[in-house]
Amino acid sequence: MTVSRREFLRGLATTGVAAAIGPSLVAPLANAEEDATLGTWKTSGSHFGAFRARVYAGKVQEIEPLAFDKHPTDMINGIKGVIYNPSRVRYPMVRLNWLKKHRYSSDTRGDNRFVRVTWDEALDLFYRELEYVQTNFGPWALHAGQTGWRQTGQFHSCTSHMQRAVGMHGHFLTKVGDYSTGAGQTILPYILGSTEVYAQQTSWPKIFAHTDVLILWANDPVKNTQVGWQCETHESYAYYEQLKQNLADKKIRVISIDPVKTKTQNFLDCEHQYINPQTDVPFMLGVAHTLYKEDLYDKDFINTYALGFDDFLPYLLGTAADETEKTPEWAAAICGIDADTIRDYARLMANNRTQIIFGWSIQRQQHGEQPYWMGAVVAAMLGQIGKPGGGVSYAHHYSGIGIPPTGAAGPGGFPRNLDPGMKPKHDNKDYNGYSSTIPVARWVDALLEPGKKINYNGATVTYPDIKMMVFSGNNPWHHHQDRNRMKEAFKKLHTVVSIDYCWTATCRFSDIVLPACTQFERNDIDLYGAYSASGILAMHKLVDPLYHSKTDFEIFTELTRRWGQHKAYTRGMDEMDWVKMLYNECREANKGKFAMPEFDEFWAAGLVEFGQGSDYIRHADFREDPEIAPLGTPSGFIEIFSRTIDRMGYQECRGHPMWFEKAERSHGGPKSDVYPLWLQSCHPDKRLHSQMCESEEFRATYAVQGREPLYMSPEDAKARGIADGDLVRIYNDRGQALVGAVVSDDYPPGVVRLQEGAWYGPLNEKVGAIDTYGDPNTMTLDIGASELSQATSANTCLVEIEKFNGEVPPVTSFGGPIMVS
Ligand SMILES: Nc1nc2c(c(=O)[nH]1)N[C@H]1C(S)=C(S)[C@@H](COP(=O)(O)OP(=O)(O)OC[C@H]3O[C@@H](n4cnc5c(=O)[nH]c(N)nc54)[C@H](O)[C@@H]3O)O[C@H]1N2
Ligand SMILES: Nc1nc2c(c(=O)[nH]1)N[C@H]1C(S)=C(S)[C@@H](COP(=O)(O)OP(=O)(O)OC[C@H]3O[C@@H](n4cnc5c(=O)[nH]c(N)nc54)[C@H](O)[C@@H]3O)O[C@H]1N2
Ligand SMILES: [Mo]
Repeated sequence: MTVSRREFLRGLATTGVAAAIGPSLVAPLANAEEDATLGTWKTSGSHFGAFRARVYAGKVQEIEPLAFDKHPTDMINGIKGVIYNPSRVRYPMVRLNWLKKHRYSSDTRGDNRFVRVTWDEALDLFYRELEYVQTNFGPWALHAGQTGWRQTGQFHSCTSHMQRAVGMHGHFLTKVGDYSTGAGQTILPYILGSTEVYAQQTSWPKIFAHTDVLILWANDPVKNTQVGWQCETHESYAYYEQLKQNLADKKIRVISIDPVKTKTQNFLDCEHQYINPQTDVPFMLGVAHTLYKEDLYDKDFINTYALGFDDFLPYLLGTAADETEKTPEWAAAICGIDADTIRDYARLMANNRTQIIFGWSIQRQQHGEQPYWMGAVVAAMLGQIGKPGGGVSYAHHYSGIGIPPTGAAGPGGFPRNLDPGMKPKHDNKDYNGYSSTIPVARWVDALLEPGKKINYNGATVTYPDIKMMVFSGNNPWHHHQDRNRMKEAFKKLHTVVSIDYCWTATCRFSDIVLPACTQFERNDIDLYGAYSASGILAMHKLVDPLYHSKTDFEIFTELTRRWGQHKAYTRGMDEMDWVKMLYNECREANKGKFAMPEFDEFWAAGLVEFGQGSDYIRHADFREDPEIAPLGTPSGFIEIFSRTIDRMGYQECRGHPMWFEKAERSHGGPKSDVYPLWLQSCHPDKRLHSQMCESEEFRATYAVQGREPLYMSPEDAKARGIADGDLVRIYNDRGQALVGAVVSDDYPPGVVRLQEGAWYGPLNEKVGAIDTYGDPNTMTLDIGASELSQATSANTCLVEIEKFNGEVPPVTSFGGPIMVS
């Protein structure tokens, strides 16, 4: 049963490719073959995997996955369209009315009328605006702290370039947390002692060897591990195939607890447990109640490894202030799973080695802290935490977590911060009484209510009075919630600068837009496998930067030159100097453990492989001896009750996990009488957020009448006279969009899905204008998950839909700005 990664790969290799996975240190990747008619094959990588590209006549002709990648995603087919498409940012552009009326003309922001300028003009304006903000206001007025899914490559990682350069000019506002796991990463350190969400988890071979029941809870790894934070290896897919086989052989039970039949469920052909959206906590409380009442819980484990069970019991048993016993019957009325089934789950989990693996969407909702906390409590009651193939994981769907890691060191990156001893041009650190760091998803609140004080994770945050924002490597007009609220908020900004290679909605709502090139137009180096550390990948430049675009490195060299700090910025090194240095430092760090050849040999070959990783078991050391390996919680134990959180005195995150009703909830919850459908904005199957939406031919493989697909149940479609392929208007009080219906049995009544990252295409710049393509964040709710995390609540959102019969407006999302002279 303990099949190693290498055996998997070997088993799967059907062609001569197998030889390349042999013991040789560097794998020959047919990199240098040159042919007068065919051109050159070049190796590179991406979030979507490693590939080689045939370049002929200065143009990428075709792209195919590297032979190494046994399970390539078809998103590889979208890459060519990321390089060549009508939405590329071609020239430095400045918003017409901002230029004409000198800086500040908010009324027309978003009308997409822009003037082409030279690089010198654009960078002079950028510098002028930095000076304006630092001298007239201060560091509190400049927010350059948002981050996101910059393209891969350790050297060119673009947000680091922007933040180092802007930081060399002056201090600025930053963020804490992220949109991915904001609630989870805030609550879990109090409960399990680490964020858990970004931690290495129990390796798949251990799960295969020990797990009886695997619960995929709000989790779709077959969809979500197509991409990785660094170049994705897709080795996880060999394990999914093994899991499917084990399931067919009845060696394991796999249950997906999800309102929707997921891609993973369909792939594995596993059991499905439907649950009403946003109601996992009542279900878990019902399970905990049964574990307690039927004496199925592990008292020894609770006594040895956990604290606060007795403080939680009154709530569970109905003797606390709310006087409600959390019986399976109570839970059934909320979560839609009948009481006997809930009891069966408790027995099933207690009587078998049970591994729970949570996805993250479930905590991207109001009170998103609670399902993770209650999940830890259930796992503690089951007493299997730290056993191989038991316990709870919060990360098996992310960036190859679960592949046995090699433990090799990856290459470092370009420094985000100033070098020691460096001083910015304006060294003013006076934030005027405002907070210098704000929770990641609360910056629009800050724009709307500067000076307001909010609670956050035991502290007070005072919203700064932001005047200028700089975006690089993230797309807030995709990632943030409630577009029309954002439109209102952006009116107060004096200056917005975007550096991007494609004309996103963020560019449309900016004042200065600088054309970066794509990662395929520069040389770089990457770790192959973010968590598996399977190797080091060379990223060869495929073609020169298109149009007038430049690498972020060049852009910020030229910006810092304006105040004479460009040599400090680059450290006097060029692109290849940096790439070589990062490689050599990595080689040094791996010395004696992992052999790496000289740089030139690596660069010619394309990939250095580190071989077989070792199995890992989450929390095994803690289970072995909680005194020697305590958790990072205040007590060192699992905290079922957290004194620290209790003392914060928050209404909607108290001393132990609880069920809180949502602001909006389908299936009989608040507002469902007006807006009966739950809008889930899950991560896209054929994009990375907004990335690749611009890739035209690839988009055509999933778009419906040129719009983003809206997935819905046959029942909901029929009730509204909607047929598969129809144009549909989706709306609520916050916004409206035009989308294309996909009717699917995978969706239950009351649930619709619009995948996040669909490019926002407002008909015009006015508040309330219809979105012509289908960005879910046109409709989503923009509130903090609770006072603890203040994280995004994107999945707390109700809508209604209707067949669209009006005059069909064109899609405005793609094709760049309206150029005016
Ligand atoms: N409703 C809803 N909203 C969500 C989510 C959800 O589930 N539902 N998910 C949230 C989550 S988990 C996340 S992580 C965020 C993701 O939010 P983002 O990280 O903001 O999303 P991306 O689309 O990846 O944006 C990256 C941007 O950087 C640009 N870029 C990439 N590489 C480079 C480069 O090398 N140089 C320059 N200059 N620019 C570059 C890309 O073109 C793109 O515009 O979205 C969040 N928003
Ligand atoms: N292809 C692709 N993969 C990606 C990304 C991408 O953009 N594209 N983005 C990456 C990033 S940045 C992140 S953060 C991760 C996101 O990873 P996740 O947040 O885990 O992914 P989602 O697809 O949004 O949601 C996973 C599942 O949760 C279910 N779900 C939602 N709400 C509930 C609920 O209330 N209860 C229950 N039981 N289930 C619920 C959904 O139906 C869905 O099947 O994915 C990463 N992987
Ligand atoms: Mo994310």
